[in-house]
Amino acid sequence: MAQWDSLWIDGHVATMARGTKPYGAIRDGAVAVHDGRIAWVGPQSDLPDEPKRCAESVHSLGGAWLTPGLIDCHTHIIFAGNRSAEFEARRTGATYAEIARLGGGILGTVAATRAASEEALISSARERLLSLIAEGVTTLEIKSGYGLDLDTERRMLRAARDLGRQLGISVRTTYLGAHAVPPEFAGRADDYVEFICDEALPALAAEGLIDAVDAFCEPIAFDAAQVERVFRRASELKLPVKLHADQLSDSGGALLAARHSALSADHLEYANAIGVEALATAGTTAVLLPGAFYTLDETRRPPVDDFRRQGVPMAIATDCNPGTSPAVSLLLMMNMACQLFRLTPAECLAGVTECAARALGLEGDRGTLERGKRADMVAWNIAEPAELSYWLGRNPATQIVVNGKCLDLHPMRAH
Ligand code: DI6
Ligand code: FE
Repeated sequence: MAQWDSLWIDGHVATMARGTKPYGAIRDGAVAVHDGRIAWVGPQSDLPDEPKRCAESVHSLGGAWLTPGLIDCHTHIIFAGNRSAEFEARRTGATYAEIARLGGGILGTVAATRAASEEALISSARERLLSLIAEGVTTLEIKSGYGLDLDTERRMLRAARDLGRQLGISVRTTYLGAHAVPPEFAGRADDYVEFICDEALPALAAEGLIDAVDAFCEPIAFDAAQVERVFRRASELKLPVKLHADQLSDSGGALLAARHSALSADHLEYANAIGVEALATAGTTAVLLPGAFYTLDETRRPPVDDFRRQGVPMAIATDCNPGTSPAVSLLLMMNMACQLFRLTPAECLAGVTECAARALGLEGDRGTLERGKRADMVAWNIAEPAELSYWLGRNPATQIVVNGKCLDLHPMRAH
């Protein structure tokens, strides 16, 4: 009997394992999978036997590159309606803040999402998610935060879990009750925070719907003291935290996230030097979101040089949301991170694999092609890994493997 279930040969492997080689590259490499896990990785010439005697099924890559499955570690992909009218208004002079004051913005999406059924939420998100999966995303994080009341937040989180099951990929759910103050609590932000801590968060956690807790820390959203209350409650419930930090202003968000040993601090355009140092000490991952930077016409870049100097891992995500980042392409975000934030293509691929796994607390399980890790992989028709960040609007994915099995996208599309 063959030793392994399946074996990929005749190509190159970007393991993304940390080490001396860019991309952890193994040219003319091979990867063996057994029971959904990676069983062996190395140069093809080091295989213990003839390929067809090593595994039940042998896949020839035909010169393609194999990478870890991509991880989109920050999305708000479940929402109803869209905000193209606001996009149009912004191009004729309105600002994001003015639109929000007129009841549009996040609260516009909250009203639409509250009115939507679970089925409607699933079917609109499903189409967006299929675009991500087609580009090799095999794990993604989905936030709530467009319901704010208990019922709608629950509906969003259940829809997120359901989508993962339907599409056969891994979904991590994040409760983002502290995204905006809902209309029924207008002018009473502290009371809303109390509702989050005493009612919504414990109830949804007890239902097993929450993998992590997030908050939006900005003068237009919640202040540090309010976020602290939410984080303290999360930690009582043994849930890890993440933070939308220093996106539009230096609000001390990076420091706050680090103080709570957050898995990630996200955006960080305005993060200060003390905050960056604290992230490094805490081992918190910086999640960079070039889609939001681009959509909001931002000019201040996140302190990428400081992250490098301090050794803060940098992940990249779509931030897929209807207001500030209507993005359904993680490959495009990689290109934008190169162009707008000056990351290297190798940093970008690490940003959607190894570092993105860290941002979700999954680094022990996935994000690199190393023995024992989950066999989530993508084969790409490219000559060099830098091409994944180079093309604009080209999807070179030829095969997507989840848990050791090839994903067939066609039946899902016909659904
Ligand atoms: N930061 C953002 O950029 C989005 N949420 C957040 O916390 C905005 C979401 C929206 O405008 O709907
Ligand atoms: Fe976000």
